[in-house]
Amino acid sequence: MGLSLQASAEPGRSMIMSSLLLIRTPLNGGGGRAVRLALAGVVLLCAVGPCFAQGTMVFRFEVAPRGTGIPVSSYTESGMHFWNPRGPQGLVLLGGGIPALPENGTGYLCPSAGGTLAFSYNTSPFHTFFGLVSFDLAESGTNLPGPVTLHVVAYGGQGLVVTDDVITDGINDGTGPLEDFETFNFGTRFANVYRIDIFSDRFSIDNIVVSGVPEPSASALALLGAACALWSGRPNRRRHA
Ligand SMILES: [Ca+2]
Ligand SMILES: [Ca+2]
Repeated sequence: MGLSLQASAEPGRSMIMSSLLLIRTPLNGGGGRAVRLALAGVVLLCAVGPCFAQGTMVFRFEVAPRGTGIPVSSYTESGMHFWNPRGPQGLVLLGGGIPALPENGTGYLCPSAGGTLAFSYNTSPFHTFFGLVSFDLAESGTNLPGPVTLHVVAYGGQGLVVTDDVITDGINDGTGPLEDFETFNFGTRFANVYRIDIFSDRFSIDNIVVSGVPEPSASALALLGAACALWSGRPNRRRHA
């Protein structure tokens, strides 16, 4: 079993936990419990539903120290889950600075075998939609010369599947002076999807930019605050013997 890394907190999950805590608070009369249940329901809906969606985010994979690689079975950064659908081959988080591997001065991600990568904010039945804006690609190593073709598959609502093929330039001299990574941009066809799969031979990827980043909406946070205020201000009806 490989290692699974999680790089940051996941706002959606924390809000789900908050809603569960609201539901589980002790009874203080039917009215109070009804209010808390309603608030919990709204917060839960906002945690998993479409009331997030603004801004862009860049996934940079800055985990492994320079000159090292960390094999993982999956990886989570800012709520986005990355995994290799082919299973046990997993992924490698590379720190850069390795002579035979591509170099951009930072850490990056490489499917360790099979050349397959998938990423998504969450799994069924709750889909969080985002837009794929761009990513940086390089071939996997200087011992694998020549361009690499990547088949990019995006899954949207109502069974929509969007595909595109991108081809790298074949330039990869490791820590030599040439630019190994190049940026590929994606258009509006990839603007509202919930999962991306990339199929290829070996490749390295960095600086994945997505739009429609899930964030706790202002309304959900306001409701959460109101729920906390209700709970802290509840009447004390403890019975004394
Ligand atoms: Ca990076
Ligand atoms: Ca180079």
